[in-house]
Amino acid sequence: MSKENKKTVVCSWNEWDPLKHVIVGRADGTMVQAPEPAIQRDWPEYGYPFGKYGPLPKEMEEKVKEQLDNFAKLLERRGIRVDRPTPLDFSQQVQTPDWKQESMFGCMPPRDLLLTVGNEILEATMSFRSRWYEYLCYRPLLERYFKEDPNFRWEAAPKPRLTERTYKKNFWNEFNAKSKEEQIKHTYAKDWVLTEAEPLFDAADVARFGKDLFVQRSTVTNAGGISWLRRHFPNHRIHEVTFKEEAPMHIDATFVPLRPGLALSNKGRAPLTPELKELFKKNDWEIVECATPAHDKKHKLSYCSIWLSMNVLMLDSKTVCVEAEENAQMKQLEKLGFDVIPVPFWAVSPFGGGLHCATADVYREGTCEDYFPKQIKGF
Ligand code: DAV
Repeated sequence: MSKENKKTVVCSWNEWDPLKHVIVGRADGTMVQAPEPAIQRDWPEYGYPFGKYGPLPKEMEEKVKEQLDNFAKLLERRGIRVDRPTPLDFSQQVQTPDWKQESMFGCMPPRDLLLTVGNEILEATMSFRSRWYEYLCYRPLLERYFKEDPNFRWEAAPKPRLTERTYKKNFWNEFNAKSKEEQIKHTYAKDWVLTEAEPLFDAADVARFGKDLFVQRSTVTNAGGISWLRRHFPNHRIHEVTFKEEAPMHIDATFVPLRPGLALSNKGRAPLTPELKELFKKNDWEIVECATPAHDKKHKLSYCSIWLSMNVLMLDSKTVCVEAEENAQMKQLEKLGFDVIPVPFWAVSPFGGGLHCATADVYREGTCEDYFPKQIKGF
């Protein structure tokens, strides 16, 4: 821990105010998960055909630990307090009274699970059985913040049952056999693996713009999840959004705020829906399409896409951390007036994402602002 910011304050309203305290994930023991109704891994070319599960290769893990530690040190050198989660043995079988699952996943991407809104940190429901217990990795930190900050609101969304009722039968087998065009139809019908049996969401499907929260319907966030968030945050405006993508999961490689008045959108997942464009235009926000990613295919054993190129972490509204190989993305952001900090991070992608995924805000200075005073009916 750096000497600065000794006093614990939990508060963050958006993705760009000056960052003072952050959680950076850990790679230890991250797994290729055993199959489950929510997700199936199938990577025969890398030694993990369907049904095989186990820890990601040790040599990959070592490299990722180094990249994560270096990133944490970089943030600390800039006066940002960094905390790390406590990994569990993710290779263990887990169960509830309703089900058994052969393995867990990991705790590299805290952003997936922890949603910070003001002085609240909310543990998301998640929708994978392999991730049901992931919150335990963050409990040592949350317990500490609870003791140290008397204003910290510690919340957890209702733990889901994740029984057979939660998932559409045989979804992935049928989906994976379809053409890209057929798969896109699922997106416009908002029809993926989850049923509406219970509310489900991942925190990483939420993009925070002060009073306005943009929440993506996805393979891990259902209508009930968004409805739950709407009731839970009555002082916010929750906008449900979808993008042109076959199997969406998490908004932070698709639609990313950079500073008041400027957001980055994924040019491969275009066009944006008319209401999203209209809301931004009406409130004088510019949306720019991201640059072309450095990679043309996913990292080995990765479920994350090449669009991690735009999974950036803002340290303040002028300073942005970008993956070090993403030259075009860095250039574009420099042209837009940002100071760009290159961070080597591509090796981290199979462990659950990029620079934004790998972090969760504890404290950013600033207050809750209304950046979209002109609203659109029904959105
Ligand atoms: O587009 O590959 C990655 C984000 C994972 N937390 C994507 C989403």
